[in-house]
Amino acid sequence: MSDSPTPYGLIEDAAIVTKGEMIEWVGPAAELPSQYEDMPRESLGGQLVTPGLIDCHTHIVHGGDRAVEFEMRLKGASYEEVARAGGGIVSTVSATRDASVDALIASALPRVDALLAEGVSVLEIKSGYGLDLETELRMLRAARAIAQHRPVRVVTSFLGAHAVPGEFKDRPDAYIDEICIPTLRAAHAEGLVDAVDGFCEGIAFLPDQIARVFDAATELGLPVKLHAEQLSNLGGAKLAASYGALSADHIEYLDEDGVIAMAEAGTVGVVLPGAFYTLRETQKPPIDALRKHGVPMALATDCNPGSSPMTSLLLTMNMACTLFRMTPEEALQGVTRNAAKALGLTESGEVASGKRADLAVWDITHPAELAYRIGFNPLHARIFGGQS
Ligand code: DI6
Ligand code: FE
Repeated sequence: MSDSPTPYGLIEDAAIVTKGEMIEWVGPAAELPSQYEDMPRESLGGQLVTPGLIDCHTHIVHGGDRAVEFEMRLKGASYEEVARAGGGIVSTVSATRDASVDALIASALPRVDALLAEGVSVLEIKSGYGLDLETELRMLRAARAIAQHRPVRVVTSFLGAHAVPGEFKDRPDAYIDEICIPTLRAAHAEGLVDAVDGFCEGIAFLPDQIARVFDAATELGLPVKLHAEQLSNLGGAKLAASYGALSADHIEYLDEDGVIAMAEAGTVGVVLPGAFYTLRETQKPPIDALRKHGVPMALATDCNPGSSPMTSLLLTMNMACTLFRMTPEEALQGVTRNAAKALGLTESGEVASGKRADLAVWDITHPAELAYRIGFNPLHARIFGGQS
């Protein structure tokens, strides 16, 4: 894919010149500049090449699982009822507090491997299951360590404002001021934070509480993003846009006012069909309005033990098309160029000169096949930083 106006920006019989971790030149092989002619060459067998995929919203580091809660929901309990009964996010918090950094890494790696097997080269990982200083830092250290264990770039988001922990029940303001914000400062001082996230929802935090966290982020020079309008409309996306947020995520209940605010701020709309599917939501994100106002759309797995126990970005693409009527081309942009934008990455998400040589090589003939198949992985090869 490139910026060319052809569908998907495909180039027939292309050549890609890499230098170290970067792409130096891309174009039709017949137009390869003479200075590259004697370079060692590797044939990709005429296969279709896309940028390495980017999963821009995950909670992939966590303790335990929530299979029992899945059973409860099948017996009729709603996600919010489970959360209010002490299950949900708070139950993953207990399991995460009990896990060492090594245990967190070990349990995350098989999930990470499932993503990499489908050509993922960049992975965002959030904290938010610690909700105390020590465990939030431990989650972020585990997230950073993933990139030492596997050839993948990890981008971290501090999600201290994810849920109110039991010890602060009915005192969300105290949690924000006494734990969340001081923990953000400590995590930032340790270089563990690339962006600051929050969950703006009746079962989590209200806009004025999120705003205090965002003020602290802004003071530290960190970009923000927000879980907004997932289960109701509290105006979270508009709030996030007022801070120039990188992205507003979920956004099922987003209204046109919020869409316009996002368009003006350049905030990416991240849709998460895995959570929509798992929770059997019926309210769909306003894809037409996002299109109409030119808001870039990204997609992600939202890989987490409760609302989206999903480790397939290809399945996410399929769901975005089937459930939300996105086009396969939008889905591909959603896990490449627009996902990079949602993470504030300027060197990822495109096959172009000056970008990172993170590539996915596919055994397919048409790019729509990536979103079309269900549960089939056509990855032929994965190249990370120029290395296969
Ligand atoms: N929304 C989500 O989809 C995840 N977090 C959030 O704020 C769910 C997290 C969980 O249920 O464990
Ligand atoms: Fe999430």
